[in-house]
Amino acid sequence: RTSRRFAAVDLGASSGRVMLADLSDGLALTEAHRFPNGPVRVADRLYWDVLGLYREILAGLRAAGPVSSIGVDSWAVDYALLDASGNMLGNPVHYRDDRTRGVPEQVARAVGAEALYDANGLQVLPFNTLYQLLADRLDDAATMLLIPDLIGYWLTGETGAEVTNASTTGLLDVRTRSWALPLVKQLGLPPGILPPLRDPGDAVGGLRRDVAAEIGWSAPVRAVGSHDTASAVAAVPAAGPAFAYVSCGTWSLAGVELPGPVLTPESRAANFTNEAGIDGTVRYLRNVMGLWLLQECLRAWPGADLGELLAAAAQEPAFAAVVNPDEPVFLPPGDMPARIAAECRRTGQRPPSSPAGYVRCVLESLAIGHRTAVRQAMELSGRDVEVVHLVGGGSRNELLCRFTADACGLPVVAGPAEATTFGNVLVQARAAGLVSDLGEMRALVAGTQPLRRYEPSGDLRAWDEAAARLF
Ligand code: ADP
Ligand code: LRH
Repeated sequence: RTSRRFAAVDLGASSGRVMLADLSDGLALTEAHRFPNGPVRVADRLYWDVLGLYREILAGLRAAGPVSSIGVDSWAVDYALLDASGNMLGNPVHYRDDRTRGVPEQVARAVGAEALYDANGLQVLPFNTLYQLLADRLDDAATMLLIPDLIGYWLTGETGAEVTNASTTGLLDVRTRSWALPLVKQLGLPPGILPPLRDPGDAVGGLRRDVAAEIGWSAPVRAVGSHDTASAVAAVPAAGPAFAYVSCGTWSLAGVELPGPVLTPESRAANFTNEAGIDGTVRYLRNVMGLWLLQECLRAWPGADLGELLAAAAQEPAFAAVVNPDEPVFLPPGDMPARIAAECRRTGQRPPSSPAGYVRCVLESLAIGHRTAVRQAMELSGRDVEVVHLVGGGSRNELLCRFTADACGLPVVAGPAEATTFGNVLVQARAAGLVSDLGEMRALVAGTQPLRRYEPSGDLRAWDEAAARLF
């Protein structure tokens, strides 16, 4: 029945998908369409192929068939500018582009790092929207739309800014969840380009007639937690509050869910972020470089098979070399094994000598990154944690799940891999009256999806020693 079917458009940094969820009997998910995503370099600039993504979204919606509503989420921070007629000005730039070099430092000098954190509660990442806007040309810009809001605009003709994703711009007031207009003005940015905010669950609009004709059916678009990480955290299958999460795909977003922000000097020094979650929650977390490290290694080894490499990595010696996954040198695309080797040499370690050795190094390093972020989140927030939920594509990586449990000294519950999609469709289902609150949404995921539990079994002291090499 259409009334219990929902479509989720989920654009990850490595792949996009259109998923179909059916709540007629539990919660069943099918993949209508999946397509690759990644940076496109043109001369000295990195872009997203946003029009290609839009074409694949339309193909996916056509394949999905009629649903009750559609929700769109994507990676955070990136945007398109529209002119006064609603035309896109230029192609959206990829967050791994280096155009913001030096801008965070300039802003810290102008505004003060403390004042900035007190206003937006955000970790400093060079690609936060505010830094990108300051590096951009805004002359003809009438509206800035974050990527899911841009897709929503193309589908419906309606503009707006969904609040969970708006919280990653650096321009949202962390306390009031409205645009931080004094900060916007202080930065010299035009406040008029910021569209009205909307909440997850709000109506976006009906499909444009030409879009409905192209996909063969029509349905309203509904705002969801349009920041993919907000949707993923909403679908973490936790039973109570004593959990940490690692939303693990291209990035690992590791932290806890809180009722309010943590804005202490210690929190700022640890570069923890207070992003907006569903229902007024705060996603208190830090970005860890994530499986990007592995994706870029694989790109350097044409023909390599991920399954075979993971099996070989499990046989490699432990802690031969570990690196800090968050070194800025790993952020841009390029030869990842060479950069890891250079980082090993810089820190007095012998670089791995085979692809399996690199994979082992990446997974141990990531597990240490997860552990450090989870422990700091606990300490800085005072939140008790009994279990770490690892969701996203990384939950399919058994070695990484096991290392994360061992490194944290806590059980890891792995799955679902498509947590983001579940969060997306469950917010739509709630707007349709099919589920009630966050607790019920999580219970539905926990009760219907296969999860795997990893007890910490390794030698915690060995992980302590390896972690001490990095931080
Ligand atoms: P994003 O949303 O950022 O594009 P995903 O959550 O889709 O990322 O996760 C993609 C990552 O998941 C891949 O880079 C890969 O490392 C990992 N992954 C996916 N499937 C598997 C698998 N079968 N085994 C091991 N790892 C996997
Ligand atoms: C993960 C993610 C993350 C952001 C990054 C830009 O896909 O949305 O939460 O920090 O992309």
